Amino acid sequence: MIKLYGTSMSRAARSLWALEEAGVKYEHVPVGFTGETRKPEYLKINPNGHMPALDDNGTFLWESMAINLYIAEKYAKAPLWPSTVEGHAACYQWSFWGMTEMETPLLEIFMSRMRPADQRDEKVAQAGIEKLKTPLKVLDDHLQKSDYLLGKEFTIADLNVASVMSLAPLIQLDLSANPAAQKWLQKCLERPANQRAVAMK
Ligand SMILES: N[C@@H](CCC(=O)N[C@@H](CS)C(=O)NCC(=O)O)C(=O)O
Repeated sequence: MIKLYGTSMSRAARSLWALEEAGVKYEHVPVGFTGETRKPEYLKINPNGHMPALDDNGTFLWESMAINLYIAEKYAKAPLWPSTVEGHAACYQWSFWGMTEMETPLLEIFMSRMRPADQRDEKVAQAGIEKLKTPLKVLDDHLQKSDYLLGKEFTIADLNVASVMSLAPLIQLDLSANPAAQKWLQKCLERPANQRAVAMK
């Protein structure tokens, strides 16, 4: 049985979403933020002490994007995992882009806004918002011409980028200057598979 480790309050949500979209049978092991990731048993699964981690019958994987691309390639059919090498390359491109261009500034805003009032630093948040302007424009320009990142259908590329951007509503990121990206994000996050994932422990 496949096991996915990590609470849905963490980046594990994106791998739970991928498993739900792929329709795979799996066991969710809801490791929490209470030091469980630093226990010797868990460090054998992910030596970084982070979540998510996947155990696919003895194949151990960590790094959420790697897990998701693996789940898609091994267990999903097109369109979730495209059928061409060019389609795979586009999935890698958008997934790496989400991690490298979007995730850090989103987390900076998260860390500066989602704190007790006396620890918030709106200057840091504004710097993150500034850094997001270029990638958000890239995304919005692309989605003005395309329903989803690779064309007419939802793929693992959409899942990976939308899961990174799922912080946007939480941190009150104003996406009104990027209406195509805003509409696409809402459409992705509303998918039943994501709703099931975020409802988990
Ligand atoms: N780049 C890693 C980051 C993993 C990560 O930092 N996970 C956080 C939760 S979102 C974590 O495990 N925090 C708890 C801890 O470090 O103990 C990935 O995408 O999987």
